Amino acid sequence: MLPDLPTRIQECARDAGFDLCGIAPVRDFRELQVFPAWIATGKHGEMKYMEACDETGDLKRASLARVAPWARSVIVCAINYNTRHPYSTAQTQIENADRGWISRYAWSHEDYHEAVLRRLQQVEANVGALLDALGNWPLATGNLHFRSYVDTGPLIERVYAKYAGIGWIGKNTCIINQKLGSWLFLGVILTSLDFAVYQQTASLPAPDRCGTCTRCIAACPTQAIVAPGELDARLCISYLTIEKRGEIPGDLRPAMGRHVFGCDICQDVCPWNRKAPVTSAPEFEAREGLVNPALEWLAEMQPDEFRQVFRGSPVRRAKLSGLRRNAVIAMANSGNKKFVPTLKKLCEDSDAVVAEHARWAMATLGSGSV
Ligand code: B12
Ligand code: SF4
Ligand code: SF4
Repeated sequence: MLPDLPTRIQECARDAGFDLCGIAPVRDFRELQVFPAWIATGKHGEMKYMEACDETGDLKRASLARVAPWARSVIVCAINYNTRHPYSTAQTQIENADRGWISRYAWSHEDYHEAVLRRLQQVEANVGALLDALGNWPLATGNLHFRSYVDTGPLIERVYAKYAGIGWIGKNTCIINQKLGSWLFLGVILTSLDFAVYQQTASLPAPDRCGTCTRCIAACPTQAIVAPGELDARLCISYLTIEKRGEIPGDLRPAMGRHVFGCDICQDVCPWNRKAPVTSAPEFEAREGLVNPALEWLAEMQPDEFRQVFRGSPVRRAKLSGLRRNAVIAMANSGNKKFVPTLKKLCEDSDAVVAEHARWAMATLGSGSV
């Protein structure tokens, strides 16, 4: 008799350092049907890569079956990145009202893309060795194939995570696990292994445990959660601080608070994160100076220092210009006039975007005109 392969694969994932692992079949799940309308209504903002289509003109991310016809299953792995530091919504943060907030996921020593991909490749190797040891590959379609992705694959990882039993998709759109909460990075391995014959495969979706709670929707400062489970990325502070280049629309700036990279609010307020355990992965420990960073430091940062401080960090994604722009907005939102001398200098900055935001910040602090 064949061994319980899904369970053995979960062991391979645990051996590689993942906290959770499940397997979903490749299907056009009903959640994917909302994706074309999400794109058509422009909710992805300037994230053009999400519009990628296959040769028939269909959105790649909406149908993995068409883009990777060889793939039969998706092995979804998740790793906890939570650390002991307080949440951005905690009382203690009031004392830090003149400092910035970098999102919890970006404090790490190593960019999560690399940390997770490295582990996925280890899972691939472990599973390969396991199948070799078994002496046959009874479930493979043609040649045995694996392909690992963190973020960049032609699929919406959270939908596959749901059907792999990792967690449910919360009203804040995040995957939440009943025991671990939502401070989870996801990684996926597309494979030609077909587990349909295994009854034990976690092909059933994880049950939704949001119930009547709506805390995340109420707490979102920009009303970016436009319906339960539906995000308008153009309004999301995470998008504005990380992905959006150039000017931030003036009406959104006040609600961005002191966020300089990403946003955790809709997860900080989630009851399922109240007792979220802390990660055991050393690379997700916070780097010195990134929890509640000093705003002047970021706003005046020079290219050399940016490269040095954020080497191997997800923060590089915002680029120096974006990070400085965000720090300037946060200075205005702090309401603290101690930033006026710095802002005055920045009004003349050679980066036109930083200079424009600095003029706005001066006006907001009542020390200049827009
Ligand atoms: C683009 C992107 C973003 C964008 C857009 C986010 C978004 N919600 O779409 C921005 C920059 C805003 C962003 C922010 C964040 N992201 Co992001 N992001 C991605 C990325 C690369 C693609 C996501 C995507 O395809 N979105 C498309 C939309 C349509 O999908 P969706 O929002 O997930 O919606 C699905 C369901 O909610 C459901 N659904 C939606 N509406 C409805 C309505 C009905 C009626 C039904 C039935 C279903 C349904 O179906 C949708 C799919 O069609 C993924 C990695 C990947 N390849 O999947 C990481 C990913 C989702 N991000 C992640 C993280 C950690 C974050 C942040 C926490 C980072 C931060 N602290 O700032 C925030 C969280 C903000 C939030 N509340 O989502 C993690 C999520 C882990 C988790 N536990 O869920 C991922 C999986 C990366 C990873 N590899 O770990 N992200
Ligand atoms: S990450 Fe922040 S801005 Fe985006 S939906 Fe959550 S609370 Fe709103
Ligand atoms: S805050 Fe409430 S509604 Fe939002 S994701 Fe958490 S449990 Fe669900």
